[in-house]
Amino acid sequence: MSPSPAAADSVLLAAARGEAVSHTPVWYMRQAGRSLPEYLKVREGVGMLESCMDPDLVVEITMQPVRRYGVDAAIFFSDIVLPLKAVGVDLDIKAGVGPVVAEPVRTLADVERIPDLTPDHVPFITQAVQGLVGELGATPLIGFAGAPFTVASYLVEGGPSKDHAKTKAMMLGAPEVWDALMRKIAQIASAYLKVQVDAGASAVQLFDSWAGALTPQDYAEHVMPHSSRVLAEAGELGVPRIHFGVGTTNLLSLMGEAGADVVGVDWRTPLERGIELVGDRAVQGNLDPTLVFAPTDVMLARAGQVIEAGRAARGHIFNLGHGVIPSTDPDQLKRLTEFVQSYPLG
Ligand code: 1CP
Repeated sequence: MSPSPAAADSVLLAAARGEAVSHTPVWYMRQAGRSLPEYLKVREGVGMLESCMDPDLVVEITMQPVRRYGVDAAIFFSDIVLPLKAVGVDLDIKAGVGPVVAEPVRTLADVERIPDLTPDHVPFITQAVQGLVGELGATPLIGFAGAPFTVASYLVEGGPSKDHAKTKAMMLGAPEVWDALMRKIAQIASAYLKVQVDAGASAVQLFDSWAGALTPQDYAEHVMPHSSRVLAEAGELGVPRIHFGVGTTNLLSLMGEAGADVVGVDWRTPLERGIELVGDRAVQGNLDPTLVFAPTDVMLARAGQVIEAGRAARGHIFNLGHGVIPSTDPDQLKRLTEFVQSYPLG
């Protein structure tokens, strides 16, 4: 199998390729999840990892925001730590906390204990993607993986972290352990993306959510080569690659050079500035996720500014600057989606 032919002419893929579009494509990071009552209902009594490994539930949860909002892409319902769980790392996703790793990685032996990922580890992913592609028809499915730095942060810290201090200490103080860990995660991310594209995903997003914690020098020396490898291998699969991080104004040009077709811009960077920094690539973003709490007319006026700014880019995919906040009113996202899709580009 390969990327879904039905979605090849979608506005999402056209914008990612830098082609003219009838409207700016729109989807939202974390469009599935806690902001949707129908999600809370199907998740009742089912753990997060358990739901990610149940293909029927993954199909249902991924489809929920597509049905409700009519967005121009689905994002596969999973988590960046799921492939680690699949190869046998002892971890859980705790409600209200996030990923928690039982035995944090500190030594070369710890890294070497983590197996490489093969398709046999994730048959439920293949099954869920195949089921989704059938249901989605012409709507593209975005597959994703966590980038080496962001995934390393969970493995080394043992859970969510604000300053990533232990992770950076390993990066600068134990280069051989760091290098082995980054290579390991890059292999897992690459293999995981290949499984999703082979089953029919039309695009991939590499989430380096916490890369904004790095200086450009450390990013370029210790992180970028590993993310580049993942993006290069995804490029060989023939799908557009979106590369996203938070607080990355200083890294946007490097994140493009790492091998992205589309660079995600968070809301703190004016989109005009993001477009200058990424050069001849498409951009994704970047409405402040809290604007859904503003009066509708204020939210839509700001969305209009984002769309206008995006016209200067090689291609523009509308999104929030980071994930949907759980207390978001779905009706506001519905209005926002309709506004973006009917905004005249002519
Ligand atoms: O029980 C629950 O509902 C748990 C909440 C939750 C959900 C809905 C977590 C725990 N992960 C997810 C799904 C998820 N995670 C998706 C698919 C949903 C969608 O986009 O529609 C995706 C793409 C992710 C990716 C992810 N997980 C990232 C990168 C994206 C980002 O937001 O920057 C990161 C950093 C994670 C780790 C993670 N998983 C869950 C939480 C609460 C966190 C963040 C923890 C922290 O603050 O460090």
